[in-house]
Amino acid sequence: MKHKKLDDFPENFLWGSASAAYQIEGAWNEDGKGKSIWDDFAKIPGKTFENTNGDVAVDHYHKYKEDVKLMAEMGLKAYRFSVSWSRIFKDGSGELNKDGLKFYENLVDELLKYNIEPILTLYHWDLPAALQDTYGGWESRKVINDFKNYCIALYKDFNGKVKYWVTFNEQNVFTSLGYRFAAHPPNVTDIKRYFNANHIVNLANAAAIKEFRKYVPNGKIGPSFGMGPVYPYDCKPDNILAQQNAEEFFNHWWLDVYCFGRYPKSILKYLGEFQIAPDIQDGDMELLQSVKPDFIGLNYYHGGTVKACTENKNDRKSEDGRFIDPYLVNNLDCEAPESGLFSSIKNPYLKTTAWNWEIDPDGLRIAMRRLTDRYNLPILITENGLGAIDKLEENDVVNDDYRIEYLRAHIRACREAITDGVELLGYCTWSFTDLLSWLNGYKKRYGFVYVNRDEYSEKDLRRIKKNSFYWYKKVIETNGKEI
Ligand code: BGP
Repeated sequence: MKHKKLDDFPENFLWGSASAAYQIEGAWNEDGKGKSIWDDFAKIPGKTFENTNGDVAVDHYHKYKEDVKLMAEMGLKAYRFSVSWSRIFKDGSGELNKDGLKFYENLVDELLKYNIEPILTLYHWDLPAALQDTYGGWESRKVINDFKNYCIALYKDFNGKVKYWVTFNEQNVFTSLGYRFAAHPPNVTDIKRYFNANHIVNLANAAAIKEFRKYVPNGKIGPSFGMGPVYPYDCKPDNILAQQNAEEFFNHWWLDVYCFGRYPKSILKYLGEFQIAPDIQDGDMELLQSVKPDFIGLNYYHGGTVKACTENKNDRKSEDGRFIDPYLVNNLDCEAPESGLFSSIKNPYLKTTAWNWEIDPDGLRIAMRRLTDRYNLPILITENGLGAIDKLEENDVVNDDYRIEYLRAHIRACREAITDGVELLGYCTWSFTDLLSWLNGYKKRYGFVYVNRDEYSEKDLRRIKKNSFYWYKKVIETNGKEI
């Protein structure tokens, strides 16, 4: 679509930035906080880059005032953060830990003081370890009730102060990496267990939204989905079919449940052939159908390209011989269900980051168009950004022009999507300050604010504004007119 003139960003557009508790807070055992599954997992040797963990992270727990002040200086309109469940309920349920809750109350008050809209994520991957240990976490239906009660505690406390809520962050990522590929906790490689745990998360998501309507009637809630739109390699019909399979397998498998309360028929039937379809019990589908999110949270980094299944693994490698991210399925053997659905291949038109992630701003527009066509809901971009190796130069300069270039192109894609007719509520970059990457330590940085620490030393944890800080400030000031 070529427009004669691009629409402006809406008046109250939420120019924001995002983070997650485990990646920034530190203070992992302070003020009555219980352990999370990440506190355990990151300490298994070899699981994370240079064995980094979030014990200290960037110490946001103690430095939140300084961080929020920097947000205010930048003019940020919204800040997305997550609550760590085991700060609120040490063991996941039972007695509420007032001291843990106090931290988030202070954070929200600090944000509101500067007119920064808080966007609260209920679950960004750090399940209380006690729930994993006592009943197997997301593999037990008991977790639905515990999650619901945890959410209600927050709904009650923040009703009237927090308008935007995110239920689950990237359910597709934490379930597959946690239960299928053992790259996240709980360190499992079992595809049947993966689909079952994922189904239980769906039920918990629906239960949380149901309660939300009672406690926060004027709020807005939705999941944040990690969406990669899938492209067909070319117009060969079996490649088109492969694209359809992959789009359903990677995206509709979650989004249709959130928005329509049903699984895509073909994929559900296909998983049945492998005896790995989720265990759906009486009443489950009714619960899923009884709720609908108010918006779709979109985390966008890149999409993927597929063709009909190929045995030639070299098709699936980039020039440097590495397999194509995003989908670890490239390495799977022919027993995997994907092997009958599609093969992920490299896209010859796209450049990649140092971590081999494709850079594709058009993909963001395409994702938003597809979401709008299929689900007709407002969209809130809850994550988008460039992970790069930043260099701290003399006189505290970080020249991250590559990040500016990346964000500029993606913001332009947002404006084009708005002009296409997409209802876009806001755009949150990942991330505001540098933070701990789950698997890549501090080597892979995303922030507008450099944090002076690395994998080997906490140094002084000094906050240093990068070039992109000043650039985004201007973007916000001009409401996206000057990018
Ligand atoms: C998303 C997660 C974020 C963040 C981001 C960047 O999937 O929701 O928490 O980690 O990816 O990831 P990485 O640090 O692996 O580059």
